[in-house]
Amino acid sequence: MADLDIVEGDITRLDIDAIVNAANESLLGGGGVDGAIHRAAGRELLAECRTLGGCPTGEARITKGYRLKARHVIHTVGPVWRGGGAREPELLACCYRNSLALAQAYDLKSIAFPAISTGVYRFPPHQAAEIAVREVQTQAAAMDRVVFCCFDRATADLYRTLLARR
Ligand code: AR6
Repeated sequence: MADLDIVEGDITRLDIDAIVNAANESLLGGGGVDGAIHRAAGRELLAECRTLGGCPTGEARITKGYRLKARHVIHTVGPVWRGGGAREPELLACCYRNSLALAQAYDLKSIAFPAISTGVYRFPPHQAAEIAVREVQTQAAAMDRVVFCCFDRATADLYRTLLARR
């Protein structure tokens, strides 16, 4: 089983095999963590993303990391929260599962996730963290290290509480 770590701060700074991007279906950039990753990686990332032809919600795609310390970016598209009755929990779980499957297919050993869908897409942070921890605990058998990268203290505290319960 992988080591599970919580890091508070900017995911673009991490020296790790892959960082996960909370993208949108176009894969052509946006705000939040997506904007930060594209700014830090440089224009070459956008050029590679243009070749991918987008990504449906719940799926994942991999690119190089370009100017990032991270060797790869795994782009996944979280669900927009619409009240919980539109398969949002299942789709968010798919984001974690498909990102981990892609990382393991590329033989990557370490990966960092942001709190997918909990920003502009308004997924309730506690429920999102429960899904993230559950999927990582069951789907990361071939990884050495999985990081939950939290942009603020409140998010990090959610993960601390959940991991302490293990
Ligand atoms: N490092 C780590 N986490 C971050 C960073 C960062 N540099 N910046 C923000 N976060 P969001 P979503 C946290 O809105 O809800 C984009 O426009 C943030 O505090 O980035 O999945 C895309 O193009 C929050 O906890 O992603 C899509 O259109 C988490 O990352 C849309 O937003 C996710 O917030 C995706 O929305």
